[in-house]
Amino acid sequence: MEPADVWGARWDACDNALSRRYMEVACRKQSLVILAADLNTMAGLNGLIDSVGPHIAALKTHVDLIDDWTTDGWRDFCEKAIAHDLLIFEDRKFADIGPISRGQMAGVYDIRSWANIVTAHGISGPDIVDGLCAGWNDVGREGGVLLLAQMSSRGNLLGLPGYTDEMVKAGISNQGVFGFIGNGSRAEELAVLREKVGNQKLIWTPGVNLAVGDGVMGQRYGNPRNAIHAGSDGIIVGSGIYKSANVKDTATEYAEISWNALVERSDE
Ligand code: 5BU
Repeated sequence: MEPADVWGARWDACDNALSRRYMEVACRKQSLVILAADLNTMAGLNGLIDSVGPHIAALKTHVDLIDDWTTDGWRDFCEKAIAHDLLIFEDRKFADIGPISRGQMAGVYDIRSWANIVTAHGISGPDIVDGLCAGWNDVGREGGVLLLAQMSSRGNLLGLPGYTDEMVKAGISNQGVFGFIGNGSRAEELAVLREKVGNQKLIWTPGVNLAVGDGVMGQRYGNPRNAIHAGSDGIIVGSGIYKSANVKDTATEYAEISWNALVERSDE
């Protein structure tokens, strides 16, 4: 299917430079799975990407989880991800003032040089987006920020009255904003977020697992199909894949469920 058909109004309306690239990759691979690669060794990460690379649409990292991180090892890993046609998304959850966030895109990990997308809280105000975009600009690159409008974990404070609305207001017209993080564990909350966001931005959702219910330490899980029907454009799945007995088969299963849900949604 052509991206414009399956993504509907989102295809024309999304205004960050990377949005279409993601939507095209998702169509090529027939997958809306963003792999949360939360392993702590480079060998583990490389093995995981070798197994599931063809079945996922983007790679989400936590670079500071890794015990044996090296600049060269990370460069090779990112090259592997690029060879699999994956946008690289560092879930750093930046939260500082603009100039410091810009500086934090550099540092030892030099996130600005390899990440296409990063997450940010809006707690410090809307200028964080410009700070992060300046970070990419410092190395001649462009990226996109995912603002946390909701979270998947129990008791998180983003659900306090007005917070999500303020986040949407802060990000909706900024072309540096790739989209919003929504809560994949609660389809009804996600549907409300989609109403507020309209079609101009993508929504990606953590808290998704075929085993619906409570996870460890406050994580909560909802069903992938329900999340996409409620307006998610990408399901962030970590342990549901990397802890499974056969990561390739499980990634394929999540990919099929997510793609079928998108096709069903496009027919609605
Ligand atoms: P899991 O193993 O599928 O539960 O992993 C979820 C991932 O998504 C993990 O890397 C978290 O850091 C990330 N996450 C989340 O779980 N909930 C949120 O609200 C946000 C990110 Br934002």
